[in-house]
Amino acid sequence: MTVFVTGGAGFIGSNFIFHMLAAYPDDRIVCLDKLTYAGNLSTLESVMQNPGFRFVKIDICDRAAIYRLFEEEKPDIVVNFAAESHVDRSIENPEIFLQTNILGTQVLMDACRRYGIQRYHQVSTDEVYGDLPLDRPDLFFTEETPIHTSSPYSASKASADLLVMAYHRTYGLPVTISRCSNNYGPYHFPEKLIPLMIANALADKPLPVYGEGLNVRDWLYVADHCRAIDLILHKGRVGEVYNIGGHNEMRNIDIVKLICKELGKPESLIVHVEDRKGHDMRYVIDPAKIHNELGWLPETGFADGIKKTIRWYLENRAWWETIISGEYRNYYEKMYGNRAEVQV
Ligand code: NAD
Ligand code: TDX
Repeated sequence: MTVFVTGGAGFIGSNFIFHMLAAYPDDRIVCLDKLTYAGNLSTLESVMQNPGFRFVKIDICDRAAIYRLFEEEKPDIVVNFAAESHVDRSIENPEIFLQTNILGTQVLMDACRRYGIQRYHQVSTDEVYGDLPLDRPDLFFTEETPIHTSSPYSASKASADLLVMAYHRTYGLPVTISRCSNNYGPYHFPEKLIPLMIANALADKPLPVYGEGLNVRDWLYVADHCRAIDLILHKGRVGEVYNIGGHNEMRNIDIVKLICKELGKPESLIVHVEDRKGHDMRYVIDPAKIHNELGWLPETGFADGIKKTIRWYLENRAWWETIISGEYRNYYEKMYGNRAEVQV
């Protein structure tokens, strides 16, 4: 089996590659990544020499290059993680979100139609369902919840989902979609809430909480998300959407206070800053479908997962410090810039 993993130099894609190489040592994993600011090749250093792994620097919007790679590698499965993923950036500059998240998805699916595929899997998000009110704890997102987006990011992800379902119905493309809640864990880019707060707290810098910090997210340890996608690829029903979530609701302010406590830092570092525009109040997934159909349940609870995550950031300071300093952007150039291409 040859599996294409797009966006594999990012947070969840890299964790998925590690999972797949360990779980299916006979499979070939090809990582397709443009290495935007969010992609970090050093994350994949430990698998670069693995004979079952190949890294290709490529933009999923580059149709000619994508078609060439499909011709060459003949993938059986494509898992599309590649995306612009940060809500705040989408509010500043929506265009790249529409290009990568929607048109990039279209290019990949066109390639799948042209060259044939066993499965195209779209990694989507709970943000496509919009948000839930804080005073209705009885409400959850199910697969039937209407799409109702708030940010340019979530609108782009929802558009891609609609396109994926259209390619299934119109062309019979064998697709699945997963919609996951907020992930946390190793290799999470330090622009997102949890790694940003860990990095800032360690440097005794202010911890910027948007508004009052009462917004609720449903946090899932990244390895549990990876296992869920693996299950959907191998046992999920074609044409279906699966929600993935940890039943782990937390208010932002409580997460930040917990990080202070774990790191022995004072809560006086917390500063309340201007709220995010259109800020979604509450996301919570009902994962009953993936549990009942595929037997999936999260294995790592938050109390454990956040400790593991903080430990990882303490033990891997070089990984995120080079991101904060910007030095990681030179890594590809340094490793590959002067290396001549060889025919094999
Ligand atoms: P990330 O920003 O850490 O990584 C994205 C990766 O995609 C990077 O390596 C980047 O270089 C690559 N990329 C971006 N544009 C590309 C392009 N045009 N061509 C090829 N590669 C490109 O994101 P993440 O947090 O790992 O999220 C991965 C996927 O999971 C996204 O589709 C996101 O919408 C979805 N998701 C994320 C979360 C979360 O909590 N992080 C939750 C649910 C769903
Ligand atoms: O500095 C901050 N202060 C703050 O209060 C940041 C970066 C965030 N926040 C708040 C905003 C959110 O309510 O914390 C919450 C989490 O923010 P993010 O880490 O930016 O995640 P979110 O906007 O919830 O989106 C994430 O989960 C769903 C991912 O980035 C998306 O890619 C995924 O689809």
